[in-house]
Amino acid sequence: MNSNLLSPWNWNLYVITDEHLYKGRTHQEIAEAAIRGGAEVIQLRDKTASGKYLYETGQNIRHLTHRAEVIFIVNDRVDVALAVDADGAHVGAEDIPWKAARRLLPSSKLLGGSARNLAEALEAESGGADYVGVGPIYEARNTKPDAGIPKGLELLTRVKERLKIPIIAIGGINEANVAEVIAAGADAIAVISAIVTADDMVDATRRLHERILEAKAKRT
Ligand code: TZP
Ligand code: MG
Repeated sequence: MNSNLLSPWNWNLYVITDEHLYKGRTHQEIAEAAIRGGAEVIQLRDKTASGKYLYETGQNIRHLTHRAEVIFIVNDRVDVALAVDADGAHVGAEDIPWKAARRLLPSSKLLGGSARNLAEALEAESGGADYVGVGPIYEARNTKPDAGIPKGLELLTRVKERLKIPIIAIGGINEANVAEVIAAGADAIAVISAIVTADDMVDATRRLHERILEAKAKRT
């Protein structure tokens, strides 16, 4: 493992898999492409799959991410994250509470939180989250039907001012708007459709990663 990447402060691009968005693209194919394109983190996210399917897919992605020395996170399911020896689990305010997830995960594993407002972000941090995903920044209802109205960059800036842990912006982020999201204070960017629906997923990952690095260089 590239031990640098165990710190979310060193992440730039966090790619979340989705098998329902683009017919025929599997979690594994998306993960493979995102790894080749330079993403530092892969999250397995599937709201409808069985535990068995998640476990088997998670094992496959664990092998790929181990080989590539990339971080692997499982969404919602702390049990699956532990069973496949992922690097961590990611839970939101409607999942098991952050404190409970933190108790289940050894300290060597990462806990990610999702927040739709400042109160949830503060709760995730005090519950032991190592990073918090904040959004939706822009429109994201195609990928997350219950995402709610976009929060814009204001939420990002407000959360960044108050939290000590790294902030990952999510929701409708793409090559065209990523620079302003980084400029507003995001430490890393999480995306689904910008990669999963791209004609060439590897190239889309490379380009988005490059834009993030360029925007970070301008900030410092
Ligand atoms: N949480 C907030 S918005 C969102 C999630 C999982 C969906 C992000 O998908 P996209 O396609 O990058 O907008
Ligand atoms: Mg969740």
